[in-house]
Amino acid sequence: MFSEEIEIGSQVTNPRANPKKRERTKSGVKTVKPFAVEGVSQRVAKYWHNRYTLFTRYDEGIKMDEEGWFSVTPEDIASRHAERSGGGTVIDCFSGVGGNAIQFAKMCFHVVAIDIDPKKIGFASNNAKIYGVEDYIDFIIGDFFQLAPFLKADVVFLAPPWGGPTYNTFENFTLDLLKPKDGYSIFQVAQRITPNIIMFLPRNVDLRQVEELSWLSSPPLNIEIEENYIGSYLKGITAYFGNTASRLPTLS
Ligand code: MGP
Ligand code: SAH
Repeated sequence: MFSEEIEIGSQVTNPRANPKKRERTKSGVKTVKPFAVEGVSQRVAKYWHNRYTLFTRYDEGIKMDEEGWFSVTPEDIASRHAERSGGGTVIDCFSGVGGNAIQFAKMCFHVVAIDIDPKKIGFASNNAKIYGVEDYIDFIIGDFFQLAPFLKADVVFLAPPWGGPTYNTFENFTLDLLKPKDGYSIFQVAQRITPNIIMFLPRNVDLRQVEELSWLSSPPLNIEIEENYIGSYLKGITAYFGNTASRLPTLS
């Protein structure tokens, strides 16, 4: 979790309705940037500019905190994850503000959304209501690793913290950089629930290590790796395992 959490609600002020809002400075009058009007820090301003890519219904009252802004899965990619999940019961083990959980709920029978941060679950619940899917999601505040032994599901979805927006400063993002535990440990805990695992990872992730995950199981799990683009921008990599994947691993 990050300490500088700022609660933001689009209904506070609609910058498009008030584009010329100004504030006074010592030197006179300056134009306030719209994202400042919404309380979004400079650190996440670039995500605010892409807000409709993150949530197409953003203007209807979507709420996020700082970590939510830079972690939420863009709606088109989350929708793709849901299409590929095949339905049934899906556990979103690190649900954040609900970007994935909402799309799973739109296509699947039942979603369990877990986050260790109570504020995230509050925002996810608010956001699910906006999309009309709150009745299909069980929201749980808790530590995935403690809850895992008690969970059953058809598919497990993993989008853990990548260590903040500086993840892309690594040329090769190795799985030990994932939080709150390394990628191998996260995967092994998930595998005890089901081999049908979908994992959303940084675009600079070490693909050889991702393939290695499928060999943690005997016989090795099917695996498929997908690049996720928004327009021409590569946003992340999705690894599909077990029944959600379409081929055997090729690691030699
Ligand atoms: P980004 O690279 O920080 O943004 O995150 P962008 O706009 O591609 O920046 P650019 O300037 O490098 O082009 C891209 C996407 O990765 C985000 O929209 C999130 O979906 C996802 N993402 C980023 N972070 C830091 C995390 C994270 O910590 N956890 C998860 N699960 N997803 C993240
Ligand atoms: N896919 C989400 C974003 C996930 S960000 C979306 O689209 O909105 C990763 C989340 O993992 C953060 O919200 C963080 O609070 C949560 N998290 C970190 N450690 C956790 C743990 N041990 N158990 C459950 N959630 C955890």
